[in-house]
Amino acid sequence: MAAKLEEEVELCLIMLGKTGAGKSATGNTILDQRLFNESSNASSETKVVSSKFTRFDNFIVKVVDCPGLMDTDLKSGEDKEKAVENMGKAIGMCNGGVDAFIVVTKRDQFTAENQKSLDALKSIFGDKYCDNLIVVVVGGDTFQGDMEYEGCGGKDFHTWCREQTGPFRKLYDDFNDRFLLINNREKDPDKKLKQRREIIHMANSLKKLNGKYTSTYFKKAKALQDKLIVEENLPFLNETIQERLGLLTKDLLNLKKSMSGSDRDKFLQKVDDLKKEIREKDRGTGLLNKLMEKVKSVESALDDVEKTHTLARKIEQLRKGEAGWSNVFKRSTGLAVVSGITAGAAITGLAVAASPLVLGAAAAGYLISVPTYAFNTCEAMFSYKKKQAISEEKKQIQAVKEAIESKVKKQTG
Ligand SMILES: Nc1nc2c(ncn2[C@@H]2O[C@H](COP(=O)(O)OP(=O)(O)OP(=O)(O)O)[C@@H](O)[C@H]2O)c(=O)[nH]1
Ligand SMILES: [Mg+2]
Repeated sequence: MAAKLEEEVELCLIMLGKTGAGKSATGNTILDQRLFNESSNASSETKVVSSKFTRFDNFIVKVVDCPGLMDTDLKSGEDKEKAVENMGKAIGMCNGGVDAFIVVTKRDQFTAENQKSLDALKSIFGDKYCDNLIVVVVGGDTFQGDMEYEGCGGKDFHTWCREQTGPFRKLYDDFNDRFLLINNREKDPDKKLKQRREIIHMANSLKKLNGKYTSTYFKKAKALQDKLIVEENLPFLNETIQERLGLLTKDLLNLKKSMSGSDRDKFLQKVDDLKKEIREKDRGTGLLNKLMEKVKSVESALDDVEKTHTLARKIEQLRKGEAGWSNVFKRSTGLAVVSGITAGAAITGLAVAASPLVLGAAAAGYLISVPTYAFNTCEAMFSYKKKQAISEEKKQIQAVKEAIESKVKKQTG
């Protein structure tokens, strides 16, 4: 009877770690072929996410190699965004899900910075990724030589790990049952086979124990990914948005001097553009809320500027009105005075003719004083009221001006 063929098991492994850690070299060890380019210097070698596969025991193993975190070619502020994009691609290459994330590090190079990268990975993938994590420490070829040099030849790798302190020790405490020392320059075929088997079987055990990491977990981590990206970009965003706010404030001050409809529209368009950009860059994290508030307060200052213009117009009208009314008033009161005097003279003449001289003079004096008194009183009242109105408007303008100036100070200060 023919022997029953063992069913093939598909495994998907993603290589992670800092630039130059040995991800591609470890991937090649798993594949048992040099299919990924390895770097020969300190700069980043792997630029794009790519995958290769191999058959080993009863497994079909897909290895996904990724660019390193803290890529030497990336500008600050781009690193996390690029990392999220790359990790999304890597997850996309593991159709059925990820069986193991292989975090690669050099033995004596796991620093606080590396720890930060691992924390960033936790934000990118969410907590679930720890369930499927294997730590590969490369440089197995120099381990025994180093131990002998330090006078403790024959020391076992795990004993050495327990003697470490700092971030490396913390990592070991968290994942000690998934810590492997690998020599990517191994020549001995048996040893090569043994370390390949170790990594692949450990990945299979994790899958059996904790299940696969699927793209659903990656989607669930979206809020954490956004926060990571915005936090990294915050200093840069603060600087550029503050600069744009400064320009808007300048526009506002120009509008204060003179405002046309098109200037006003241009200003509002710029405000809208900036608000839209802040909303996009904020990614719903709320981390840019303070900047958004500043833009809104510059926007609301436009109302105040418009108020000043309206008030200034009113004053102008008042002044014009005052002059106009004053002229009409003067003309009509002048007419009244002249007719009053004429009438008075006529009456006086009649009185003089008809009565004694003294009575005529008194009547003339009285008749002349009436329109003169009316003119003076009306003019005084008119000027007083207009002055009062103007000074009230001036006070309002002053208050609005001070409010704008204090707002502008706050925004630019
Ligand atoms: N001696 C020794 N060197 C190793 C070992 N593993 C990796 N290296 C070397 O470390 C360097 C970096 O390895 P890579 O695999 O290119 O590193 P990487 O993480 O893929 O780097 P990037 O693609 O730039 O992110 C190369 O020169 C490797 O040959 C190891 O086990 N022993
Ligand atoms: Mg590489």
